[in-house]
Amino acid sequence: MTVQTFKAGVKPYKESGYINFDFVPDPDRYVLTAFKIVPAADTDIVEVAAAVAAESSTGTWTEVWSKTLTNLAEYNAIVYRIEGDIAYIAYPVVLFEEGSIVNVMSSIIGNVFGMKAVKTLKLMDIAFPAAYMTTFPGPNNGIEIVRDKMQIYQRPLLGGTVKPKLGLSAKAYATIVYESLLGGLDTTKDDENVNSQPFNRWRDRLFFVAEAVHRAEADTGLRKAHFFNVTAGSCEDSLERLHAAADAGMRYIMYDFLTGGFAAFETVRRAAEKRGLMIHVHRAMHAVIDRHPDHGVHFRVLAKWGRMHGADNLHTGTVVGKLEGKRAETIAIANMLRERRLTQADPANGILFDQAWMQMKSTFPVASGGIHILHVPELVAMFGLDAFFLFGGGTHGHPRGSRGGGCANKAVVEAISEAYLRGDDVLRSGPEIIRTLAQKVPEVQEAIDTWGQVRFDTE
Ligand code: RUB
Ligand code: CA
Repeated sequence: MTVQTFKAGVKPYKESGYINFDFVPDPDRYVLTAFKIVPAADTDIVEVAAAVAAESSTGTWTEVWSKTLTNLAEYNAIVYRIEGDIAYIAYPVVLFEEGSIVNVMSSIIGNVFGMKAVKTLKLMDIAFPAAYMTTFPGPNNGIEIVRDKMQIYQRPLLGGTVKPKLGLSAKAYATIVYESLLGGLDTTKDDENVNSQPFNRWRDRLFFVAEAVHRAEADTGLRKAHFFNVTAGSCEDSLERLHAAADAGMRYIMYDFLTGGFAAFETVRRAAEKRGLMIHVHRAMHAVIDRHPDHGVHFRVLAKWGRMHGADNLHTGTVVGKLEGKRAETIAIANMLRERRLTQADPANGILFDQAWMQMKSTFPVASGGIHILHVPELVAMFGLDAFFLFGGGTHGHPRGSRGGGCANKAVVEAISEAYLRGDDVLRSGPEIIRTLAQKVPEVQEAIDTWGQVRFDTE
């Protein structure tokens, strides 16, 4: 007797078991996603949503006999809702290896963005079950321990990227670090593309910068740090640089998590944990992935993954500076990075799901890119005090150089933070506070004279 269990052929994805609009996924057992879909001309959103669910979970383009060897219904991703151009897809959490965003990426965003049925596709949000979250390390330090290590409280931390970013010798570079730290910055930082170039090899940079940081600490009596970028062409090189930085008494390293990749980032995080280092995470390349409104992966998703894999600090944008970023969405992402227990869905600001954090340590949102002292009231009003503000040009472009810029930045950040703590609406009182401060601190007046008219268009 022949038992008929398999009918060969090709059928529409929507008839293949990947759609169930009556299904209510249990957030403790399913990874929830929201995809913005623009279907190709010859198809429709229901079929494309089913295709995305199928191809990113168990399916392929044709029926296969071998599916009878398992109970696929247990493993299928399910399209459970479509609202306008957003398809909600739930994935059984067992589809993903524990503690691996690499595996999540290969599965959920691995193939489907290239399907012919898709005109454009954007992963707008994602939420993970609480138990799965506990398989990720999160930041080694987080906001509280970074503050304790740096001994800085009740104000945003203050840093600056060394500029010009390329072309300086290691010794000249370290002079800028020393001047900035002595002026008032808490930290300086390598730019995303500073690795180990012929004019500034990493060993030389470490030698001179470590000396500059130690000297700045001795001369000011304050904790200081440099974000030493250990991003490299191989994990071995990154680890060598990381250990050398730790041996030289550095407190902070930096990593470009998107160009380096999540697996390399996790390797670096593990070593940093062993060596007690804090990690500043730069998001270089993010706009390639997240900027197009209809295609790619939204930055709120990349930011969540960055915290899960261990960013103590993560660039999240400034809204007011030189680079693109929407106000309400950027604030919502900064809040998501800082919440210890739960991020609640806030659809108006793009957060589509609740996310339990299981007390994973929090990440400092970093505002960087075209900011100067006159932006500080707006930055504090948007992000509060648990943030990092990085002024590159806004430090070294000061008429008195990096020392003058560091001084002006610190004076303004302290004054605006005090007003914020008093309960001021700093957006309104800030400009007057800065003008009054300028009468006592000439560096502040000089900064106003230099950048007072500089604005970048915002929405
Ligand atoms: C800042 C800078 C940073 C970018 C990153 O320099 O070069 O790498 O801000 O952008 P400056 P983002 O202060 O001179 O503008 O933080 O948006 O990822
Ligand atoms: Ca840069």
